[in-house]
Formats: sequence, C-alpha cells, structure tokens
Amino acid sequence: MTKPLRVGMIGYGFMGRAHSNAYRQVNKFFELEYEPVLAACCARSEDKIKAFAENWGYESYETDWRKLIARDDIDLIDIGSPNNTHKEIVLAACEAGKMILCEKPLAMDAAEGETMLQAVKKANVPNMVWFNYRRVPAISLAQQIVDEGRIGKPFHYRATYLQDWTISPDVPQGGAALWRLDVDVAGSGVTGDLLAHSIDTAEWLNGPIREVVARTETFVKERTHQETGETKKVGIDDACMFLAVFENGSMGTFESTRYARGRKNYNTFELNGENGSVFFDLEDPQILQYFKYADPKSGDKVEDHLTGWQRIHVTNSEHPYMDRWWVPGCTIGYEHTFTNALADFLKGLETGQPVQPDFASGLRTQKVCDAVLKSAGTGKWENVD
Ligand code: SOE
Repeated sequence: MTKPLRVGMIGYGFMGRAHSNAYRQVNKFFELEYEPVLAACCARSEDKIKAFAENWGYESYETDWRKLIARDDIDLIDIGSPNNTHKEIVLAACEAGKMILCEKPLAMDAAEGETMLQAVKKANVPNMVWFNYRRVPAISLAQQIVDEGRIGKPFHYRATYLQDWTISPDVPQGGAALWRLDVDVAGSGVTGDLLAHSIDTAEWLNGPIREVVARTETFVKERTHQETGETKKVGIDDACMFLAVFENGSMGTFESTRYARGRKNYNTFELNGENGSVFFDLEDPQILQYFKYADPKSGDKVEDHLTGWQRIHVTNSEHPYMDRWWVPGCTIGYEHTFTNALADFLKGLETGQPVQPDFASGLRTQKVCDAVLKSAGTGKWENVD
C-alpha cells in the first residue's frame, strides 16, 4: 500500500506541465512508498487553470495561492510560477508546514534565497530545487565517474548554455511565457535562467566555485511589454561570459546567450583531469564522452595506441536510472529527468536522507550568480561569499 502525498501545483506553463507529468508517471516506473495525488493546481487565470486541471486530472483548482496553501488536504506545494513569486510562496508554505519543491533559480537573488533557506530550516520541511539536468542519466554517470576517482586531479571545467529565441527585437518582454525577459520578474537574464543550470552541474561535479570575473551584454536595449504595450528598457543580461576558479584549484569558463543562432538548448560541459576527461552535450543527450588516460586503482596508463574518446550510450540497466525505464539501447528524454528527480525526492522522504539539490544547494548557485552579476558591474574578480 502506498501513502498518498497530496500535491498543490502553482503555475501551469512549461514547468507546470513538466512537473505534472512527473507526478503522473513516477509510481508507474519507480517502487516507492509515497504516491503523489494531483490534489489541486493554482493560477490567477480561471479559464487557463481550469483547462489545465482538466487536462492533467487535478481534483480541483484555486485562483489564489494563499487559499491553496491554507488547505488542510495539501501536503506538498510545488512552485512552477515566475521567479519573483518564489520567496513569498515559500515563506507561507513554511508557515503552513508544507513540503516544498521549487523551480530554479531558487530566488531573485542570494538575499532572498537565504531567507527562504532559513524558513525551510525553521519549519523543518523537506525541500528540493528542480535542477532537472542532474537527472539526465549521462550527467549522473559523469558524476559517478568523478566520484570513482577516474578524472584524477581536475584542471579545467568548460560549460556553455546557448539558445537563440530572443534575437528578434520584436519579441516582447513580460507576461505569459515571456516573463524571463522582464528583469523585475526574472531577477536576471541568462545568468539566473541558464547559467544557474551550468553552475549547479559544475559544483556537483567539480565542487564549489571560489571566485569569478564576468562580462554581460544586453543586445536589444528596449522591448515592448506584452501586457502594457509600453516600450521599456530591457534590464536582463542577454549574454554572459565568466571565468571561475574552483576551491580545488581548477579553472572554469562559462558562456551563455540567447543569441547563438541555430542553438536551441545547447547545454554542454567538459571536465579535464590528470587521468581522464568527460564531455556532455544536451543535443546528444544519451551520450557521455569519456577519455581514459589511466586506471584510477592501479594507476596503469592506457596503452598509447588504444587511447581515445569513448562514446558511452547511457542506456544500460547498470547506468543511473536506466534500470527503471526501457531495455538497453532504448532512450529516454527531457521529461524523464523530472520523473527521475521526483523519484529521488520521494525516496528521500522514505529513507529520511534529504535529497539534493535542496534549498541550501540552490542558495549556493544563487550566490555564484550574484557574484557573476556583481563582477559584470565592477569589472573585477569577485568572491562567491
Ligand atoms: C529557457 O528557455 C528555458 O526554458 C529554461 O528556463 C529552462 O530551465 C531550461 O531547461 C530550458 O530553457
């Protein structure tokens, strides 16, 4: 017998759909003690949220998130609404003693993130930030390879996150689907939206970032606001490049833009160490590239004429998460990363082992983002704390 976990989902956009799908799928593929129940969803527009509730099979809907949080029949609040709503919802959910799953980035900035972390600690409620890319099996495998000591002393970390959907100056800012372009709602541009993913993965694989120096650019200076029709100055960073130094002494480069014509969701990283390297590209998501130079246990070098990059097709049942899905060779996709993350969260409830990335980890990423944006202003190296 599973224990029902009654979910209150806030937001109905891209992430509302991705999370709802995970709630529906998770117990079909993972053996778990808890079973999410789609109890209620919530958004301001009644037409939209009613249609969303019907489509995904939510039992009910609300148009005021405070009412949702006040309901006794909700155990968990899932925040899929824009970034500027996260803090207030988290604080209210903590007051009501609800578990919280929050979309990335955790907050508008580190100060908000700190307040949110203190609130979940005080309320002692389970929490997670939806950095879903950790649950791409190939990325989890990269982490396993690092953990197994196969990379050796790390020297370089190189990340890119490129898109191209805001090149036209005719794309409005603000409002449904376009709030990521409005600095008052998003907090920042590519730094919080895309580099937050790259930073979360980087710190997971290669440890904390100590210092950064950054440069940002806003290519389109003014855009029309979708809701008011007003033409306003654009406050977000359209592109950001930064250099980093990790605590372990390795060096990092990070690049992100929404102006890389042809790149839709090009999220890559490479880690180079003394004994090996790993490379991942989200446009080739089933593959992890691994270069083995020496064996971590024996220290024996691979014979020179046999060295080369291996393209590991990450679909074997021995690979992270894959024993839950299909037979070897059959791939999984973007939506499964949310189901895998949710399964880990539910397992964490069962075992009492808090899942990662939690709010503390989300705050770390936020601090790196803050240091990056600060450095873009000062033009100097900035410490992360
Ligand atoms: C932006 O276009 C976006 O939807 C991000 O907000 C997501 O986090 C990323 O995974 C895909 O791109």
